[in-house]
Amino acid sequence: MGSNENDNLNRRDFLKRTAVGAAALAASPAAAARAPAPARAVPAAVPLSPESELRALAAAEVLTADRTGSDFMVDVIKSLGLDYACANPGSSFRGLHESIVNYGGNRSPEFITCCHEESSVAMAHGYAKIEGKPLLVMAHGTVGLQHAAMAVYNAYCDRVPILIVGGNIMDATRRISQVEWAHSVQDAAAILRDYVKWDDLPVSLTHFAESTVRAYKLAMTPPMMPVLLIVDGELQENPIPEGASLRVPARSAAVPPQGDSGAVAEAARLLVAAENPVLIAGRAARTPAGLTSLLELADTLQIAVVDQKDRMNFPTRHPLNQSERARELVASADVILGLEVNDFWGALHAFRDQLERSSRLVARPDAKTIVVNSASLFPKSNYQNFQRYPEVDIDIPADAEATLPSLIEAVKRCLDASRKSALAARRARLASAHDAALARARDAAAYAWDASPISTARLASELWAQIQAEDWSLVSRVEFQSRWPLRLWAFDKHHQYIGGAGGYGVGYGAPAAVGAALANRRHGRLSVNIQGDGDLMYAPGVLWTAAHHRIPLLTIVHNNGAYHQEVMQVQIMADRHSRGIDRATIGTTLADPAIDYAKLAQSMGVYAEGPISQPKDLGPAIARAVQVVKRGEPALLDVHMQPR
Ligand SMILES: Cc1ncc(C[n+]2csc(CCOP(=O)(O)OP(=O)(O)O)c2C)c(N)n1
Ligand SMILES: [Mg+2]
Repeated sequence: MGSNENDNLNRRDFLKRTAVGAAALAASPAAAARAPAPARAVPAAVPLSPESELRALAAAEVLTADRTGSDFMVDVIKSLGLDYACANPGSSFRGLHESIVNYGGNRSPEFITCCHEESSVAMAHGYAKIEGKPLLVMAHGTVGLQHAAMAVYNAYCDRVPILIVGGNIMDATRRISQVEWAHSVQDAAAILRDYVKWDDLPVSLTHFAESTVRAYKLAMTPPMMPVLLIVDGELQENPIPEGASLRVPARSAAVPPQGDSGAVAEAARLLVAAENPVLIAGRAARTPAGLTSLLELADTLQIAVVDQKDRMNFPTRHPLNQSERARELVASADVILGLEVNDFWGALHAFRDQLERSSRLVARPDAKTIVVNSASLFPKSNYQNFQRYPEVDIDIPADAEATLPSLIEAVKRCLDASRKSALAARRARLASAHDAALARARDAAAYAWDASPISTARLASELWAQIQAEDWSLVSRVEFQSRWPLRLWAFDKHHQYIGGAGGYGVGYGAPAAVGAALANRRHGRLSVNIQGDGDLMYAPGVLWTAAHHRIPLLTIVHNNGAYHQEVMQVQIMADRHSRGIDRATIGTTLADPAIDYAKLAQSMGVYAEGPISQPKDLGPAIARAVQVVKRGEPALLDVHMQPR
């Protein structure tokens, strides 16, 4: 390393051997007041180097950096109320890592050990879906961010806030090894820039403070998205310059964008006058308040609601919930309202997956359309998750949840007594259609009741019998189980469902469930994850994270021995060419050898049973696993189930 006037101050050159109490390290009185005392005595550092190396270092001059940049960074991070820091360790953020666990007392944030950066990000994704706020994710320069990328894309598509910090060594002359060169990059954020809301590369601690608070605010302003800060290793590790006056900027929330009052009034007029209006909800309810507002709007308008369930928008047993009849309702609607619907065009059209791909309009050509969607406020170019261009009569680029109160008021202003009685009749019609759909679902669920492998409906029914009296939360997507839980269970609270990945990137399911369960833990909820076997195999190490951090979560592995969706895709191709579908399992199945998921889980300290193939064994196994989860630990059941 070349000489540098800061060399004698550079903590990267030192062995810092003493852990010093946080308060004693504070740079300013204000920081001292804020700095938390470690919750418990800090254990002696584990020697990481071979004995001989340690002896050599002990003989070297020991200089202690009293307070480093990363300690101040922890002050800033603490001001944001981030509960956990999910990370796989990496030396490019070792300064921040050490400050979190020692200076910060490993509390708010508490370090969560992740076995893959994709898991770190997806855990934060699931957490935010329950708790409505970001976690901190730290990722190693270059390689860690590369691993994180797909999960960041999912969170971006799903409009979920996450604060990501990536390490880097900016000054090329300060990189101490080939490894640091390999993990350093000129523009570290480039790999994620297309699918984060904002990124920055702070060059001073004040710059870090402002950018971190700014990043948090941007992430939390609808449309919410992940944000990224690249934090230079030396900025973390070097001592805070003598006399530096550092302060943590105040965190403030931006008001979510509301729809224009004129457009909202016009939308209300159309909705009140409509004979067969339909409300389609995508990511409409960001919080429990959004669900309450949607209920009020629906009950005021007596409008049919189609919940696409990207969020828990609307109770499944509500008489106006018509989600099982979406297509037929859209086809007859005279007014269609889309609230945070990602693919509004798709909701109004049908596609045919044939050699000549084709689509047709399902909705009436004269139907009036109204869209409230905050995504219009933040378009990006490269990735195409924005879908086809919908032709819309009233387009309100705003946050639906924030706009709902004014829409409800505007609707109430338009309603007179005679209109109200007409709407009551509509409610009665919709209620009987809802009841009929529920009865049909219950009938259909009885089909193949005693089959082995176990039917997806039987699993949903057995689970429901045992969780319905609990404060439960389904932390997985149900598309791969023919949506049985949504058809059979009574969902009515916001935390009871978290929607899907957003970008349909598989490997999201297991870590997002663990993250959501981590959020549910403090509320004492019973988290349930119906887990694809293929999804679990991307990064099963998250089971260890759940065991290590005592995260209570009931995981039911939907063991169909396949990436079954892809079995079907190859079958479609084979069928198209009349070649027979028997070879469609090549490359799409997880058989020979079959994977023993119970053993996999047990090897990582998770209570597990299975494989369970007989329907009669399922109920008792669920009962035992629920007891484990109620003790505060994860449990897993490997269940041989029908493909879908
Ligand atoms: C990262 C990624 N790779 C591949 C795919 C394609 N894909 C979509 S569904 C699926 C299968 C998932 O398997 P599993 O979780 O077992 O669910 P199953 O289809 O069996 O119900 C795959 C591989 C994807 N969406 N994302
Ligand atoms: Mg599968």
